[in-house]
Amino acid sequence: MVNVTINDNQIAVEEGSTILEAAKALNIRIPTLCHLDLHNLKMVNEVASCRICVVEVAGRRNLAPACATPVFEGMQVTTNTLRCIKARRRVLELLLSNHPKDCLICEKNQDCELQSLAAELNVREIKNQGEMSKHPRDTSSKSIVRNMDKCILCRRCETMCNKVQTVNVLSAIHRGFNTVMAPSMNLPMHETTCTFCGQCVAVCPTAALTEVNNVPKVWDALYNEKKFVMVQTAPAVRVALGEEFGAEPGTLVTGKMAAALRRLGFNAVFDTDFAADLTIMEEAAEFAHRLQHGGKLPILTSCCPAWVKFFEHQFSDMLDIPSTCKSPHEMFGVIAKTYYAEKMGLDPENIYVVSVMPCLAKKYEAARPELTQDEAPDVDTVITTRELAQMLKEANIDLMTLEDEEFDNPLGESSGAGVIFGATGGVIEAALRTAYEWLTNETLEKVDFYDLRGFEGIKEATVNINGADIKIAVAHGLGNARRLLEDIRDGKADYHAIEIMACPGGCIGGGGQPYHHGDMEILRKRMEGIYTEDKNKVIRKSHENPYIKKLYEEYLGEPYGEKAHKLLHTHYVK
Ligand code: HC1
Ligand code: SF4
Repeated sequence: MVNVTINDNQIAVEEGSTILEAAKALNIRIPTLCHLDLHNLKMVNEVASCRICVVEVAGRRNLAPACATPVFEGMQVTTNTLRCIKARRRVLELLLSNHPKDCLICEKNQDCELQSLAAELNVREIKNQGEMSKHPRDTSSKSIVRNMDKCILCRRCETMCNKVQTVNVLSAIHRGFNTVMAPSMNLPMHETTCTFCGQCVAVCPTAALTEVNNVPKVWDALYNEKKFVMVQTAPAVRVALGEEFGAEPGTLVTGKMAAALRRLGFNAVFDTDFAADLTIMEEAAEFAHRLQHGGKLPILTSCCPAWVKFFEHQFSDMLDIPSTCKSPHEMFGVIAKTYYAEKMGLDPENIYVVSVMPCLAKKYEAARPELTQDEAPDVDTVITTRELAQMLKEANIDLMTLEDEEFDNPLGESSGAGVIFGATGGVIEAALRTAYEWLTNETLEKVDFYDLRGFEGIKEATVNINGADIKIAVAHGLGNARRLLEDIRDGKADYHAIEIMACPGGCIGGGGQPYHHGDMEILRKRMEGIYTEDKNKVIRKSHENPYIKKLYEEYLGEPYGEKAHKLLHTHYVK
């Protein structure tokens, strides 16, 4: 341990700690901008490029960046001298001199770390305004807009994309004043191997990277009298939406959200969790089929579109192992425009399906040509949790004051298994709850598979089914997924089933969720919320959902049967 004094407070910290870490342990705030410490992911953005966190170290002439300066025995640090404050303000003024001043109409207005810092440091004029770097906006993709005029070169996106996700799409190109974070050759995003996971957007401190905003499309649909507009909400939305209205992360707002969606004017308010149960019926049946008929193993879950795009690009020699199941919200779209349309006497052409998702890749996924029926998309528009909050604010709907309401039926009822899709490990846990009972003909008494929960990058469990040990693995974050897939390709792993979610933490940490600004405690609380909702459910196994049973009886026939296959399964492309 090393003894350090910061602003006259003493503390002993581990050798190798930085001044910033020691200050944090003492509850002393040092402002930062480029710094990002995602400890759940064991990932730190180490570039120390912004120099906002400079502090004075006794005996040293120069100011030191707190995030990149290791402590030493007897070190004496002061964080709040006028020299530090002036230096921070100067650095910020220089950054602002090359930054657009359109804060009032910026996508990140009131959610921008640069804006907050300018307020905190009391910057009231932009000194040294000179030439500004100009870059064309990249609006080529369905998911992400790149506006590099707003980039401050903090390189968080590069760390996220290259180190955590191992996709290597974004890095600095050109030099000096022309430096820009971009795909190689400055290609438009839609021409790259970007998975649209949106994790770069999630950590961008400004509006350099934002989502494609589909809110106007949804308003148009809601005010189009010909359209019957249906909405579905992903499992992870209900534990995060409240944050946009001042609630603690993890607060369950399921009932308030259903009420709010009705106030917005949706004709039917449904739940993607219902479709998650449907996915389990298909995925568990596919898994059982592969196990019993010597099919290809391990089976890989396929509900995360960023993960699907990742394996299509990076593991195109292994396209026969992922499950062929469409993702739950896509299954929902098909069922809405077939079964539900028939039941309600609606013309599918007039049905407009909106998905509220924690995810940016779902926007891209909804436009995939494989996910259409007669050229009509299964899902018409995807908005994120943040965009739903935006709509509610536009309509003056104060979420937290609403009385709880129920989802509509028949596509609104779900089991606890459907809910846990929202957290890493949840999909495979949900599948096990069903596959176990189908394969053994016994009741599964303990439905909680604790080994598959939590933030460990790769989790494993073995479940005994009919005397055979079934090996399960879970990975979240595409870097962890890559490690697992490489082991499988090299013949070093003998798993039977694997769940992969592209975003760290699973969908609760999706790129469309309220910004966590690097506070990993927020993800932990959202995860807790997910498992609480599961515990509170009377039905916790997908195959026991009465509306799912009815759907098969009335329309689909057998799980993994011919009709189900036609409507609910897909294929992958190189
Ligand atoms: Fe997800 Fe899924 S769990 S992918 O993480 O399988 O986005 O929440 O909606 O479709 O159900 C996201 C979440 C979501 C799908 C489901
Ligand atoms: Fe990389 Fe994901 Fe951002 Fe694409 S969306 S650039 S894969 S972090």
